[in-house]
Amino acid sequence: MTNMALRPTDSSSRVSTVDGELAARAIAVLERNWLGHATVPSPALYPHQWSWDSACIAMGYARWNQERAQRELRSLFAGQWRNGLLPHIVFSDGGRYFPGPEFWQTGRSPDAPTAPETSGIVQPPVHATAVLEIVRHAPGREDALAFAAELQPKLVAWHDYLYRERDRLGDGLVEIWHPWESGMDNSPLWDAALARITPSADEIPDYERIDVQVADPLERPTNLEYDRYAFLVSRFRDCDYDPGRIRGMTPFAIRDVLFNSLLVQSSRDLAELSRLVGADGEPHEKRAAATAAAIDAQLWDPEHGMYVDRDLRAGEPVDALVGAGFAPLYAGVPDAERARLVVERLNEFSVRVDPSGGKVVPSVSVDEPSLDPVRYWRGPVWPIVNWIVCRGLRRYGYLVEAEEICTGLTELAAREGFWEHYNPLTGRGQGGERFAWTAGLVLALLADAE
Ligand code: 2M8
Repeated sequence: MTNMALRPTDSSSRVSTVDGELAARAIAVLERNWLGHATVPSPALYPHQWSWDSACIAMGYARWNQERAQRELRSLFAGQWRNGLLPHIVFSDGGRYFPGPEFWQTGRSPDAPTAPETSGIVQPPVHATAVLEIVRHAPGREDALAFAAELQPKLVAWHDYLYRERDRLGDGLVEIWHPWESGMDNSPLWDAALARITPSADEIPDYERIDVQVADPLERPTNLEYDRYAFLVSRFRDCDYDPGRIRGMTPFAIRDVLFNSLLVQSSRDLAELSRLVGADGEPHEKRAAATAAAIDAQLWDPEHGMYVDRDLRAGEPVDALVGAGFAPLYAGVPDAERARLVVERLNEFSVRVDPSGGKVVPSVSVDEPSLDPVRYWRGPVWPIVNWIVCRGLRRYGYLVEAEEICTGLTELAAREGFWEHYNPLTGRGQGGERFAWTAGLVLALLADAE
């Protein structure tokens, strides 16, 4: 089923031609990564299904292949736990990856499904937003309502889990317990928290990294970081993934700007989905408002004109400025005056890789001495962050700035292909190649621009 109207290639507008070709190339990437029930981010590096990747991929499919968009999310939610946790990985058969099911051992939790096998942590909640996009683009109202009715209770359980288990202070801000839960694995955001975690050699579990065998190790997190990632998982495993026990013992507990911003918008979208199927939307609206107010009150950094994470164990703000700090725009958090300050800061933070092209937002400011333009979340340009910023700018009416970011990202994809991330200084594609959520998000951006 092909619903997406690719722009005509015989149009007099060159832009339309480029967009049509780019969309076709994006679709080819998604086709290649489609397993028959779900889409892998990248066959060699990530041969399973990832939570927030899938939501972004489904937003790309929504405009082009409804059936596949729905199957993508159905497959992800098949891995949902009885307590509502939506795991960050749903494993498929085969596919070498560390940590695989044998390392997670999620069978220790009475809440984990036996099939499919999953990880035991979460990723940022962008799923209600994806479901609403699918519903909005469904070919018929009946089909749309049926999918909304199927997914709405699962989304409610997912959000209930987050607000029940991750909001220890009860003020609307939820916390993450592992760098992998942020989706920004080796961001400088986690440096201080990870430096405080000092397991002895015999506390670090045995493991073998696969990622550095299939990708350039210079573009991946370090072994020191992986030791801590593995150590944290082993501690959660020891708690049988009981959220109450983990909350009490985890040495890593952060209230992250990006995670909470996505939750605000997802809660609003869940309210809309709920009303669509005749359920009560108000509890989700209230949660969205509480989380938005808490982001604005607690995570705003007036000195830098952007939002910063808060480390609950250290009891202080996280001392790192990252591209994800602009995410509250996406969720409509600041008032117009504060949004103006954020946009001013964003204008300094974003870069023009090609002097005659658009702009993009790097994961870390290129002015930071610690910038590493190739190492994963420590500098490179990530499509998800740029999609979020672009939507945020549009939301506040900064249409010229939004267009610049949208153009900057699509130009990189057109020039380099659909890479996992891009060098903020040269634009070179890096990490995994023919990457699915890059393709999904570019499709979504092209469609939104129509
Ligand atoms: C990266 O994370 C995984 C662990 O979840 C890894 O490095 O092995 C991150 O970029 C994350 O945001 C993304 O969802 C995942 C799959 O693309 O890869």
